[in-house]
Amino acid sequence: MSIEQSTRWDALWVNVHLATMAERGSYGEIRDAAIAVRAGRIAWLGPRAALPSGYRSVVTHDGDGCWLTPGLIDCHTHIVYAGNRSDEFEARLNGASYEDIAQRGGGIMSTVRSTRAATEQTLLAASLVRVKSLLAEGVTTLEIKSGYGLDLETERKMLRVARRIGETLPLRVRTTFLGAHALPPEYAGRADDYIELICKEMLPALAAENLVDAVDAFCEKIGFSADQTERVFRAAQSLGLPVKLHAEQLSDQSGAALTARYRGLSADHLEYLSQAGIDAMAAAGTVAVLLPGAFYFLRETKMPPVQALRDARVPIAISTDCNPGTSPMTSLLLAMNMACTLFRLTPLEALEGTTRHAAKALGLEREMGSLETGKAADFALWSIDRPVDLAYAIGGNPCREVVVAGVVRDCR
Ligand code: DI6
Ligand code: FE
Repeated sequence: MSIEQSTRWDALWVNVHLATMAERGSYGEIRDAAIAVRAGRIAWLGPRAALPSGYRSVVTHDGDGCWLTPGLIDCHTHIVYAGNRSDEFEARLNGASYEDIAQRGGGIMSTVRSTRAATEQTLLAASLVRVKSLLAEGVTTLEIKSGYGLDLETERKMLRVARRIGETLPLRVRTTFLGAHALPPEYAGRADDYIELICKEMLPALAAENLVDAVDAFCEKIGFSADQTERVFRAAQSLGLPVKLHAEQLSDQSGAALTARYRGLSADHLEYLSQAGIDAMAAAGTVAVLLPGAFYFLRETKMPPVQALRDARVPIAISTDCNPGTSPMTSLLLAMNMACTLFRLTPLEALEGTTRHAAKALGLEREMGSLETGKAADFALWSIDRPVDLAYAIGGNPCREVVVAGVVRDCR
């Protein structure tokens, strides 16, 4: 490409400070910077004083001294569901136990019932309200799991809604099939038969409809065993789909090591992760996704092994885990703050956790997660004094502008 061509841009932002996040362990700060976009990608960035002479841009935006970061990525959510479980929250605070609630048909099955009963349109409308809260805070890519259907028809409905969210809003959506989230009542006492249904019917059908970007499971005493999880992973592998796992949330099932054996994208939660699990993840390049919202809401006390993950150079991502039972949370900035206060991440690690490492958790690290030429022009502008402020504040929203594929999205 000639210099002449390469300096014709669709849009240019000046009067911004960049946190490029291009190298691990640094904000990659460039003060008084400029960033240019062409055909939806970053075409140039650097100090404003270094702008090439003779550049031309269709539009030039004045960033008004804002900080500009990569668009945030929420890499683990169950944001598509119907109903909510505030009644259980209240019942528990009035003394009811989990067992009482389960006996009354509550818990995850209550969300399954509501989600099965909802029309696709109702489910979409309810989910969009939550998604919009994330968007307002600079989220440009969102992972959405199924798992409140537990039958083919409802899992399909959830994944179709997830795809429609990405078509309705200026947002990139990655879908994850989580059929192995809980045992549906129709299969009580027959977990292996349900796993068979997932592997032989549900997953192949949904994958053929292009509704599945990755496959997840809940590997836990109250979920599915490591053997059952591995059957799901094999089915995913045979369809060429990447895997990830809800692992070591409530007990150590060696789920992270299993995920690493299948070159999984991420292992998520990880409060009970062992050193063997950490070593396996490090060797496989599997990302550790920490979910402080669920830790907080469940009043969990067992900390994920953050220092050991750091020592092993396992990339750490942070996500909301937005779901009605254990993390009714629609603020990724709050998740970053909680990652610092509860898990002792540094503010830099928290921002890496919602940008470059979250991109890797979705297998999208070559496309997004940092500001580098050639990557998608997804970014957020913030009215803050320094990047640390994103993890520092509790409440409030300093997001001023969001850009997806080079196009400004109105986020207010
Ligand atoms: N782990 C969780 O924390 C959520 N799912 C999972 O596998 C809980 C989902 C719910 O209670 O609705
Ligand atoms: Fe989850």
